[in-house]
Amino acid sequence: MIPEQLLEIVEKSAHIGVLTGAGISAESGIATFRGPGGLWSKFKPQELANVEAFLANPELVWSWYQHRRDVLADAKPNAGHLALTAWESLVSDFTLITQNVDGLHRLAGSQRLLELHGNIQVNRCQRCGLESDLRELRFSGDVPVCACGGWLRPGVVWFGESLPEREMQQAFEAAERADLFLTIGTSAQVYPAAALPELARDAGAVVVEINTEETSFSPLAHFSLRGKAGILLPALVERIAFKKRP
Ligand code: BJW
Ligand code: ZN
Repeated sequence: MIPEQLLEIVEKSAHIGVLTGAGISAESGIATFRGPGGLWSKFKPQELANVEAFLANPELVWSWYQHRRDVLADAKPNAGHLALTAWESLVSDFTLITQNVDGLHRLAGSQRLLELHGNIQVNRCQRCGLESDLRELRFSGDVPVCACGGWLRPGVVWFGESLPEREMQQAFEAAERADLFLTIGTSAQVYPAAALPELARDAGAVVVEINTEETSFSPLAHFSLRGKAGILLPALVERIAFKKRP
């Protein structure tokens, strides 16, 4: 299932960069964005994931995020998340870059983690920018309000908004110094995150895609593995763990 040549590269690689997307959390019961049954098969992105939509209809946007928080409350990291945590413990330079806002990588124990699109559990004031982790805050019809009077919103990055500068800088650096870069469970359509695998490739990394479907990035990957992250990642990491055993 995994080419021997790739396993040999994996064993030798000391600088690892990983980009994950919604697909890695699919096996934890979290809907992806663009696939069949994805979050946006029911809602159009432009209706929900931008600030204009929020200002025009905050109740609709909040009810979508509250629904996702409710689903997340019962979700657990899966074998794919856990395999990445194990991999991190086996190499000294390992950077996990995620577009996901679900917090499941952190829950799985990943340390060197860059959350490019924020975290759905955080609330941020649309007016003063103050952030708070108010998990007990539950949207039930009235838009929650900050002490300054501004509307609270989920602490995520919407279309047209800037990604966190420090995290983005670190993500670019990790892609540039990687000798092995994996892109896992992402349709590679949303920028600037989608530029990272190509940047890594141009800087000399071997780039591996893990996805159940072909994506626009598949032809550019050195290895494109077709299958579930929760199956392929443990198989990959088990082999490294075995080789590194004294
Ligand atoms: C499995 C699996 C299993 C399933 N195992 N695999 C350059 C070029 C063109 C456009 C732009 C550009 N630069 C910027 C833009 C504009 C825009 C953009 O990219 N638009 C494109 C859509 C064209 N980008 C932005 O606006 C970004 N900001 C920015 O660039 O700021 C600077 C700026 C400001 C102002 C003007 C101009 C520039 C911000 C982007 C923010 C994206 N936010 C979202 C919502 C976050 C909050 C929330 O969660 O609600 O982030 S959009 C949504 O897409 C979410 C995701 O993180 C992101 C990526 O989706 P992902 O993870 O790839 O999911 P899917 O569903 O698409 O794919 C899942 C994959 O998994 C599939 O391939 C499956 O096959 C696979 N799969 N099961 C393995 N078990
Ligand atoms: Zn405020």
